[in-house]
Amino acid sequence: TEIRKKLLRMFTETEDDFLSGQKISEELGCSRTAVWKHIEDLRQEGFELEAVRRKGYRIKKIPDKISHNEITLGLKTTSLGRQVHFKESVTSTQKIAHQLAYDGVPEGTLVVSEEQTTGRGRLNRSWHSPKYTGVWMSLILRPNLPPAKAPQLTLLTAVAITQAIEEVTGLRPDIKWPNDILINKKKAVGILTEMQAEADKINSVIIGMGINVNHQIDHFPKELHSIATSLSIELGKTVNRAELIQSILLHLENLYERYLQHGFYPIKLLWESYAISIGKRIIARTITGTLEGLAKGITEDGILMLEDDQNCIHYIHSADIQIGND
Ligand code: BTX
Repeated sequence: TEIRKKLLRMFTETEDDFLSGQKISEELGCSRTAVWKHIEDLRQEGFELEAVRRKGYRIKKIPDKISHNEITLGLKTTSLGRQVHFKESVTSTQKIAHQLAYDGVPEGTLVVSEEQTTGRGRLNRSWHSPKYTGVWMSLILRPNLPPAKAPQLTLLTAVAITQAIEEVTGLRPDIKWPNDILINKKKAVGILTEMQAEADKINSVIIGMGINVNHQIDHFPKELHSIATSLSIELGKTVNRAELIQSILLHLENLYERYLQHGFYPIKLLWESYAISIGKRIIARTITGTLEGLAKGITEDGILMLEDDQNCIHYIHSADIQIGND
């Protein structure tokens, strides 16, 4: 698989150009026959390749899949997504990522699947994850931070996914605090941040991302019809999932580096520029009760500030938000 990764990197770097068999065999340190064998393997896996005498090989079409190959070909990050654990079907990518994190895999390891049979949301709610339609993935980070900072990574991830959706589709998503991304007021993305930590130190953060990409309305169960949407429904055409994943990883890597260097403030500014719930009347349902009032903004730590009708400010760490006259 190391050879495969190198080969896909070479194709990534030559972009639309041909890669000669000679060059491949030199860089991979294997015979021309072995090169041909690797190219045949890619064909078997659904890649369309063109071979031209004296010029070499060129990839014409990448299959609409999201296994290692498709994610690696074209990936521009240095650490995020450089290790990919792909399985056709899983219970939940979160569950697998937790085990891998516990086993000590490096930061940036990504778990992806075509289908989740028991995808999870917050508070043990379920996340509907049908086959071949969405992006269901969990990313392992190992920031050197106290556990109280982990929620900031949810907001950071929401910004990265929003930027990636804008870049790949041209759609204009909104973020609803803390973890929903909406398009035309319907939920297209959910984010679930979990961690393994000691009292004062994070061991790993596992960021689960669920993105409805190529769903048509009948892919959703009835109860989600009025609240959920997909990129394809909003755009009117299908979206390349591997490209979306690569874009998310690159935006995440940039924001994460900035965050580790400069703290949450620059991320907060970006987050606010995408947030729809701020400055509006909201209803916040928390585990301890329901609050109603004006969403004033978020604190330096990413906590939501709600001003009730007695002008009293409440700090909300976790809740479901309903926007006033929705
Ligand atoms: P949440 O608790 O904010 O949202 C869950 C709620 O959203 C559900 O109760 C349901 O009403 C609604 N819902 C369920 N499925 C969908 C869907 N496909 N589209 C829109 N709305 C839906 C959000 O939790 C966090 C979701 C994280 C999902 C990722 S997928 C990869 C990773 N693995 C895993 O098991 N979870 C994460």
